[in-house]
Parts: sequence; structure tokens; C-alpha cells
Amino acid sequence: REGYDVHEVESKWLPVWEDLQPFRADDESPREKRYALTMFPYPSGDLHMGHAEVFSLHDVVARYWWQRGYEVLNPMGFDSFGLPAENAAIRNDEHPSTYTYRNIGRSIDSCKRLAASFDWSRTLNTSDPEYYRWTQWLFLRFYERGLAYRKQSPVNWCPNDQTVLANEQVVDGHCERCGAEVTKRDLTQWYFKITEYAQELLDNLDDLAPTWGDRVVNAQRNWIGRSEGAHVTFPLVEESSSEASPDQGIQVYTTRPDTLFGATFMVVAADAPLADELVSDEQRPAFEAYREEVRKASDIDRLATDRPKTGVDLGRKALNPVTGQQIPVYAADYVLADYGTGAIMAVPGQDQRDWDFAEKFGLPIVRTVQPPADFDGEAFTGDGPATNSSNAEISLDGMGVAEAKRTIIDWLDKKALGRGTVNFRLRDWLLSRQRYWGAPIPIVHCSTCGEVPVPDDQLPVVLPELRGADLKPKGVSPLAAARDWVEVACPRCGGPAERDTDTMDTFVDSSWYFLRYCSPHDTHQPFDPAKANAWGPCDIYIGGVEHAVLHLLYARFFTMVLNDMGMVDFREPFSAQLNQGFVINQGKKMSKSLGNGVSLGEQLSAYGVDAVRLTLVFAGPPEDDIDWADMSPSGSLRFLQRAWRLAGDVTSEPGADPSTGDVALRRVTHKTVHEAGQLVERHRFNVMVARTMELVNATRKTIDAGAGPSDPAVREAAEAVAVLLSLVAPYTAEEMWERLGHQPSVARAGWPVVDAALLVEETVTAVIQVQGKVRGRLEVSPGVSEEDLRAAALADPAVVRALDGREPRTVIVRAPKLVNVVV
Ligand code: ANZ
Ligand code: ZN
Repeated sequence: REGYDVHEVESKWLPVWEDLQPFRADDESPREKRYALTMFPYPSGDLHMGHAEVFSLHDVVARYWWQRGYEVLNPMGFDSFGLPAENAAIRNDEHPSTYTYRNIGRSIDSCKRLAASFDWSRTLNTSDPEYYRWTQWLFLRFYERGLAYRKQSPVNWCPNDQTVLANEQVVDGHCERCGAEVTKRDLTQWYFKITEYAQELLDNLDDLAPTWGDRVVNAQRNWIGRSEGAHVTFPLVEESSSEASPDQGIQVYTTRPDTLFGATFMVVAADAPLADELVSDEQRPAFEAYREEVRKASDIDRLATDRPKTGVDLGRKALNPVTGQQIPVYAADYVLADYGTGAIMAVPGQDQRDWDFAEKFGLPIVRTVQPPADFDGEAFTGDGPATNSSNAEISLDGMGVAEAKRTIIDWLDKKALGRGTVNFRLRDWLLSRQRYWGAPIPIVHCSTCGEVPVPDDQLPVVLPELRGADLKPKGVSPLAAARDWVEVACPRCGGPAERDTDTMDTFVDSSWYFLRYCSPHDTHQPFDPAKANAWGPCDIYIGGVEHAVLHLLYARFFTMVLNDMGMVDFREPFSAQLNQGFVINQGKKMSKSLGNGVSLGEQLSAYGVDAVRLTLVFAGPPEDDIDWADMSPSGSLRFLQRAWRLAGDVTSEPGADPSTGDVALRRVTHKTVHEAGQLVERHRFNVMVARTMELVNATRKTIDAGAGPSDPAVREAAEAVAVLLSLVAPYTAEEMWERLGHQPSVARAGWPVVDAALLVEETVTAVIQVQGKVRGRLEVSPGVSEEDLRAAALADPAVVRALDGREPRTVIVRAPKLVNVVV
């Protein structure tokens, strides 16, 4: 028996494909365009099983679209700025680019070996000056539109990486990258005003939900965190010795203005400037000591409900605007400085944190929502009639929460004490980093002119050459030490000035890369709008669910701004999404410490590319995790060999007319092709593979039993198998195609045309008897189940008439031919 040497086949076809370039996307093609995007990797080493998985799944879609006759843009590049390269450079005393570009080279080779259908003529790396020139250019456009600005505020600080982090990069109070506990620092940093787009970022999710899936959409909704409430001002009671301005009040943001009558004290974030302004001289020492403690805690800890409450009386009183009572003002850590107004009205009757604080500090608790009779908890957060909520002018008593909210907001509005507002949890995007390996922020600081943008014709601002120990994190950007680079003439006045020494968050780089792919060699602009509009928005975006909030939200924001700038004609970049599961091993995530890692290279050597790809695609629905321990790549390989042998057995000539062939096999072939298309479109790739396996078996049976290898229906089936397999196992498919007498590449052979007549199910006639007498006939499918046939028979009008209301005693079903009803 001939052998199928997978490695031989791999080295045979790679150069042929390199030559044929079957997947070059042609901008000028008259075909309908499709854009298949997969998240570009960070080049941290060679590719691993996770990459192989996502590229294999992605490839099914991209290759399918080619087969269906679309012009497909399926690009790949590298998100190549970032910390790991910098840390490796410090360890190995080299330049971060050495590590980066070495890994990129390796990864490209691996991608090619995997036969991923990427168009390599469009590849890009975000660390290439030709790329980051345009990242800087976009930053300047955002700056001109007031969407990039600098401000001082307490920011997340990773003490290990010695850099600030965006809120999105803090996971449960820890640095997303290194796991160190994140602390707070007061720093002047650059921000993108993503909050200006908060409402639209939220609204569009409704339309995206059907094609994005609830997991990502809900994560984004929560992150944006829209809440409706009110801003309410509590007048300050004058200090007798006060020099403070008399008309000051404390403004709070509340989602429960209906509980205003129960506000018995106020709390200001201890680290907010307001606390510092309010504190009385007497309380200042205690306050400052407390503030020191607070600055060490993470936001997550601070907001935790079960955390013991701490705080300091600021020695000031405010006036509850509805009860007229003087209430104390505290500083505490459970209120955050950068949310709402940084101050709250505390309503212990309805908020558990306020309740705990009130108990600890001996403050009054008043219920303003009546809990149900059987309620035995502390704060009651549910709905119920308002109580203790009236004064001479207004009464909320008896109203439910919603009505009470509306009523009090109207009243506050009339009194100019407050107004209804919408609030978002989403913060502006902190984009500056104190690290080296990123795009320098193209701003010059001049003592005369202030912030001066680097003129467009001086872009890119290329990174200065720093390596090894120069890159050690010091709390200020390593760029600050490159004095020759830092010191420049002010572009506006020509006087001595300094470059901004921060670099941009790498999420800036990845917020627009999918547009650059549309015209990657453009030297005049970041991308050609006409081409971006021709290809975009992406018809599918495949990647990990871990990017649900960070990357996807930022890319959406960028797209909206670019649309406002007139550079793209769409506002959402990704029409559909697929988030693959993880490849795990023995039930656990692969990790060095567990020693359960599976090496992609070893799997490829043992079973070949196609068997590994097939295993990953066949494992289950793409969203599910794949436990490699439960997989059988050797089983996949055996199947591929079976398919390959099929092609070798065919003896009819290419082009043989299948209409004279075995009809039963033809039906299977056409049904399989038809269903396979639908299955790919529904992302049920694993089922598509299962159908292909069944087709292989059916073909083999026909060869063995029926007309044999010369039957043209056998050729038709084998060719269909080759095309279907080209989505998953490109080497085997190409080899089959050649054995079937065709020119490469099968990848562009075209989807087999389905003959609708062959899809119509054959039927058989089932006879229905009542008491042994034939009462009716039914046309049913040969595979009809006993239950279905029984139900259909009993519902038949002739049978109903014959039964005349009698209950059948027994129903004997012999599917698909006979039903006998006995009464
Ligand atoms: C009074 C009140 C009564 C509140 C009540 C809640 C329940 P979301 O929904 O997340 O927007 N809050 C406001 N600013 C805060 C800050 N800087 N740090 C911590 N908490 C803050 O939350 C809004 C609610 O969180 C606000 O409504 C406020 O407490 C609190 F029965 O005001 B509430
Ligand atoms: Zn100047």
C-alpha cells in the first residue's frame, strides 16, 4: 500500500504556494470583497498551540470565502511594541528590536508552515517607524480635536513595571502584565477622551449583540457602566473661623436621589482635593495621616463591601437640603476620587457600606424605603414604598423608587439644588507610559509656548537608541535619559525645548492596524480612505475573549473618531466576532509551573500540520476550550490518509460527467456540500468536518460495493472532499487535488455547485391501517423516526375519522413502511 508522508507533502507544497500566491488580495478585483481579520499576536516567542488554534479556525472562514468567489483580505502582522521585548532586552543587554524582530521572523515561518492563508504582502509591525509614524500622526489629529489631553490625577501605578496602567489593565487590583499589586500615584499623564463617545459605544452594542455574542457585549456594557441618577448640592455650614468662600457646597453624584431624606452624613474621597480643601485645622493632622494610608490601597480593596470601614471626620458640617439637618462630613477610602464627584451622600438605611460606616462611627440610620415585613437584613436596597420622606414642601412617602426618583429630581431642579444626570463608569483612556519600547508621544514642551505638536513633516519621532541597562524602569521614562534626543528646538518659537518622554500604550497601536492593512505601503497617510471603505468594516474578527473590553473598545472608539474625521465611512469596525476557547491540557490551562504545556512544534513533527489543524477544528464548537489530553491527532491523521487514498483510487477521467453515476452517493455529496456551507457560515466548523468524514465513508462504500472506482459519482465525491478539506487540511487537499488530475491550487478551485434536485429528499410511502384495514398513505423520508411516523399517522384526517373518538389501544409502527392502529 502506498504511504502518505505528511512531511514530504509539506515540503512539496510550501514552495508551490509561495510561487502561486493564491491569497493575495487584489484591491482592484471586481469580485465582492470580504475582510477576515484575526487578532495579530504579540511576538513573544514562537507560535504556540493557542495561535495554531485561532489561525486554524480563522482559516476555515477565510478559505471558505475564497472558495465561494469573494476577494478576501486576510492579513497578518505583529503587535510588536511592548514590555516583554523591553524586559528581555534588559536581561540580555541588547536592543528590544533584536528580540522583537527575531521572534517575528520565526513566527512568520511558523505561520507559513501552518499554511495559514494570510496575505504576507500586507504584513506590518507596529514597531516599524513606517507604522508608528502614523500612530503619532493620529495622536496629533486627536490632539487637535481636543481628544488627547494632559491632566494630573491619581493614577494606577505598577511598582514592578514602574509605569502607569490604564484602568482596563488593572485586574482585581493587580497589574495585568506582571501581577504586582497596583498602587496610586499623582501624575500628569496623557489621556484620550473616550468618555465623549461613551453613549454611542454603549448604544451600538444593541446592534452588535447578534453577531458579537452576549459575552463580549455584556462585558462592554458593564465596563461602560451607564447609570442614571442626580447631582445634588449640599450647602456647607459656615465655620465660625472660616475664610472659605461662603457659597460653596458639596456636590454629590447619586443613583438614588429618592433616598435623600435618609442622607445622615457625607463622605468625601480621602485622596480627592476636595477633602484637603474642606478639612478643619483641628482635624488636619489626623486627616493627613489617614490619607497616607489610603493612597496605598487599591481601588478594588477600597470598594470591597466586606472591608472594615475607616475614615476621619473632616470637622465640617453640611446641610441636608430636604431635612434641613446639619450632617457631618467624613473623609473615607470607600469613596473614590475619580468617580462621580468624589463625594457621596451617605444613606445607611439603603446602602450597606454606609450602614457599616454609620455603625462604626455612631451615626444615625433612617430608613427611607420601607422593607417588607419579613426583611431581617441591615441596609435595604430593594424597591418599596418611600417612608420618612416628607417636609413642608414635598412628600415622597408611599411612592415606589422610580416615581420617588422622578419626583425628587423635579423638585431639586426647581430649587436649583440638583439635576438629573447620566453617569458612566468608563474613564478617559490613560495612554502615556513610562517605558521605552513604544511610540514616542509627538509633543514638545516649550517654556514659552507650552505644549507644541511636532509638525507632521517631522514625523516619525524615532526612538533614540537605548539598550540593556538604559532601559531599566526608574519611574520616569527611560527616554528622559537620552538628553540628545530630549533637547530640541521648539517647533514654534525655535527656543530650547524638550520632547515629551512618555511613549504610548500599545493599545493605541492596535486600535487602527486593521485599517493600515488596507493600504499598508501608503507613505502619505495612515491608510487610504477609499481602500479602507472598500474592504472595511471587517466581516469577521476572530480572537480571544480576553480582549473583550480593552482592545475592542479602543478600536471602536478610534473608528468613531476616524469617521468623524471623514477618513472611514463606517462607525463600527467589526461586523461580526468569534471568540475561540483556550487550548488546555489535562483540564488545566497550560503553564510552565504545572509542566503541562504542549509544544506546537512537537505536535507538528509527530502528526503533521494538517492533522493538528484538523484536530483543533474538529474538537468542538470554536468557543469551547479544547483539552489536548482528550484529543486524538493520530485519529485525525488516519482520517486524512483515508481521504488521500480515496483520491488515488478514482479511475475516471477529470471532467467525467457525474450525472450517469451512482445517485445515492451523489445525493450524499450534494447534501454534504450544501450543509457544509451553512455550517461554516454558522461557525459550526466541527460539524462541517464530521459531515466531510461521513462523505469519505460513503464514497469508500460505493467504491467497494457499487460501480467501483470508475463511477463518475466517486470522482465527484472525492473532488468535493478535497475542496471541503482545503478549508481545514490544505496540504492533504492539495495532494488529493493533484492525484485527481488537477492543477494547484485546490484552495481557489471554487465551491462545488450544488444541484438542488439532488437535495430533495427521496420519500417512501407508509401505509396506515386501522384495525388491519388500510385507511391512509403518507409520503415520508426513508429515515423517519418511529415517533414521528406514529405522530403523523395519528394526526392523519382519515385515521382520525376511522377512530371516531376511540382511544387507540396499541400502535404498531414499522418505520418507514407501516403503521397499524388497534383499538
Ligand atoms: C446615595 C445612595 C443611596 C447610593 C443608596 C446608592 C444606594 P453606580 O451605580 O456604580 O454609578 N458613589 C458615588 N460616587 C462614588 C464614589 N466616588 N466612590 C464610591 N461610591 C460612589 O454607583 C453610584 C452610587 O455609588 C451613588 O449612589 C453613590 O451612592 C455611590 F441607597 O448615593 B449612592
Ligand atoms: Zn516655544
